[in-house]
Amino acid sequence: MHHATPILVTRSSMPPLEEYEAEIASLWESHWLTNMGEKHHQLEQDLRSFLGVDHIALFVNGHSALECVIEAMGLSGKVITTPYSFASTTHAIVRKGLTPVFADIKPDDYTLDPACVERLVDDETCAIMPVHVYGNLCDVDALAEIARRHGLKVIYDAAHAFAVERDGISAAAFGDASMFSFHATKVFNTVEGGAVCFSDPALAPLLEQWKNFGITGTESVEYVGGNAKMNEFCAAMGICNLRHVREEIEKRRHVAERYWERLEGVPGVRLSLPQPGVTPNYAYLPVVFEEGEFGATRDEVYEALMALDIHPRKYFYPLISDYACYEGRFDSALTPVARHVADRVLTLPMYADLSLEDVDWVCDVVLGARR
Ligand code: T4K
Repeated sequence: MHHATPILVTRSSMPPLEEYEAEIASLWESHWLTNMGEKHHQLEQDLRSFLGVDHIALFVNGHSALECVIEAMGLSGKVITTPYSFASTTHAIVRKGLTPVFADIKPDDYTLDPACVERLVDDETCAIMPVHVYGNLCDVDALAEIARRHGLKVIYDAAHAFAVERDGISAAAFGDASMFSFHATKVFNTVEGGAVCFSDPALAPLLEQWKNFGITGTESVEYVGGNAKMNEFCAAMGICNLRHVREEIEKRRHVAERYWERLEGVPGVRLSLPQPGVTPNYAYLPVVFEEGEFGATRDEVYEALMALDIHPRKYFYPLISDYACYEGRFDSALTPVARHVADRVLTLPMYADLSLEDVDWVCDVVLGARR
C-alpha cells in the first residue's frame, strides 16, 4: 500500500489556526455573531475589490443564493439550463416554482451550447441559467446576445468559477447575476457560504430582504423570505482564506500541469485544458475516457483507483435529467453530448496540497487500468 490515508477528490484549504483565532477574537468583544455584522461587511468589501465588482451579497451557501436571486428577480415561467451540473442548479429552479428546460452542452468545455439554448426559447422562457462548470467559462457573449434578443435574464451558476477571469475581467461581471459557492470543497471557502454578484443596483435591497425573512423594516415584512444569512465565523474564515487564495491557485496550477503532462496525448483521454484568453482557477480535474481508444471504461478506472484508496468522483454523473426525483419529466436522449460526457467523466483528486508524487501515483493507476 502506497499510502496510510486515502486520497480524496479534494481537501479544504484552511488558513493558519493563529490567523483565524486573531480574526475571530473581536467577536468575543462584540458578542455580535450573525445578521450582517462587522466581519460580514469586511468580507463583502474584500470580495468587491478582489473580484472587481460593485455589487455583491453574501449568503449562507451557494444554493440559497441561487434561490434568493430567483426570488429577488421575481421570475416565473421556464428557465433554460444544463443537465450537466450539481443538483443545486436545477433544484433551485424547481424549488422556486419555475420549469427547467435542458439544453445540450458543448463537447469541448462542457458548458451550455448557445445554439441549443436558442432553439429552446419560447414565449414562456424568462431566463437562462448556465453553469461555468469546473471553472470553464461559458460562451458569455453568445448567451448575452440571445438574452438581449429575447428579453431574458442570465443568471450564471458560477459556483466553480471563483477567481476565473477572461482578458482580465472577472467571471463575476457576466450576466445579470452570478452565484459563487464558498463551500468547503471550493477553491475559496468560508466553510459553507456563497455570494451573488449582480449588475442592477436595485437588486441590492431585494437580496438583503429575501435572505432575511422578507423583513423590510423593524415593523414591516413585505416578502415571504427565508433565512440565508452568512454568520460572522464563516465571514471571518473567508477574510483569512482570501488572503491566501492566489497562492492556493498557484499550487493548484502545479498539480494540474503535472496531470496534463502525464495524461495529454494518451489515446482516448480528453482533458479540460485552459480556454484561450481565460485565467483558470484549476477548481477540478475532469478527465473523459473514451473506452474504445483508451482501453478501459470510466467505471473500470474508477474501480482501479478506489481499490487503492484513491477516491475520484463522477462529477457530474448521473445527469440531473436522469435523477430519480425527476423521473418521467425529462428525456436525457435530447442532450446527447451531456449524456456522452456524464457516462465517461471522472474528476481526479485536485487540491493545493496534493503532492506531485501523489499525482504521479494517481496517473500510474489510471494508465495501468488499461486492458
Ligand atoms: N452549483 C454547482 C455547480 C455546484 O457544484 C454546487 C456545489 C452548488 C451549485 C451549490 O453550492 P453550495 O450550496 O454547496 O455552496 C460537494 C459540495 O458539498 C458541493 O458544495 C459542491 N457543489 C459539489 C460539487 O460537491 P458532495 O456531496 O460531493 O461532497 P462530499 O461531502 O462528498 O465531499 C467531497 C470531498 O471533499 C470529500 O471526499 C473530501 C472533501 N471535503 C469535504 C468536506 C465536506 C473536505 O476536504 N472538507 C469538507 O469539509 O458535494
